[in-house]
Amino acid sequence: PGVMACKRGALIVLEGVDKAGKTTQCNKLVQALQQSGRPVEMMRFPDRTTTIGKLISAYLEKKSDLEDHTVHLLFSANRWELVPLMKKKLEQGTTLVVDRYAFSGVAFTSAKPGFCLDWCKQPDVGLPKPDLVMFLQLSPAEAALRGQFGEERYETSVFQRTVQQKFEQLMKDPSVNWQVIDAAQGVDEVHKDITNYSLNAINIAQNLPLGELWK
Ligand code: Z5A
Ligand code: MG
Repeated sequence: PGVMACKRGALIVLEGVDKAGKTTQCNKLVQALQQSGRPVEMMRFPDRTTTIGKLISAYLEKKSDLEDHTVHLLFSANRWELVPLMKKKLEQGTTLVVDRYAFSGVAFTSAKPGFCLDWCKQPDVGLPKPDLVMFLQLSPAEAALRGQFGEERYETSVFQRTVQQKFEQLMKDPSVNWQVIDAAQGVDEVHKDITNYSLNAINIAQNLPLGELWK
């Protein structure tokens, strides 16, 4: 008798501007999927624990300066270094819930003067393609109600508005499965929307091969 092929896990990404609730919702989604008995793990980018991640973290904390192209490539390298692990987990049937991915990479660098969207996308072409990308939509006014900006680089309202526009450009690409979530709702309402889309994506992904991003 043949052995049943193990159904793969889904790659689920949460994106959005500052304070949209990505980390809150990633945690809640992982908890809910765990409680329903599904194998799931959380990941986040940047992953500040690796050697490359430490360079990025120092940059974000303004403890070091890095040239803009250089830091863009480091963010991408930080994703690529985790690809073998991601593929292994997905093949084993584990769903990955990821806090930011290549879309943040492109939106943040292309918000800087002199960078076009296309150049910014190239280093991430071919990454594991998310089965679902949920964009937590929150207006700058609503984000302001969630407290002051922090001390890290990029945490200014002018820059965040440009980032939002870049995300909107990226969301026009129909090759990516985008779902816009109203992040101005209460935590539990947002969670309900996210869980519904995720369960659907997990069901569909299990019978499909993992895709390649922007390829
Ligand atoms: N970056 C880049 O440049 N290139 C790349 O390739 C990548 C990232 C991957 C670090 O990201 C920076 O790196 C980021 C982009 C850049 N720069 N910025 N800005 P990060 O992920 O480490 O940033 P963060 O500070 O952890 O996340 P965040 O965006 O600021 O927040 P969030 O995760 O979206 O939100 P949260 O922490 O879940 O919630 C924020 C607050 O709102 C908190 O007090 C919550 O309790 C509250 N909250 C959450 N949900 C709600 C609802 N529904 N109602 C009311 N209040 C809420
Ligand atoms: Mg966060």
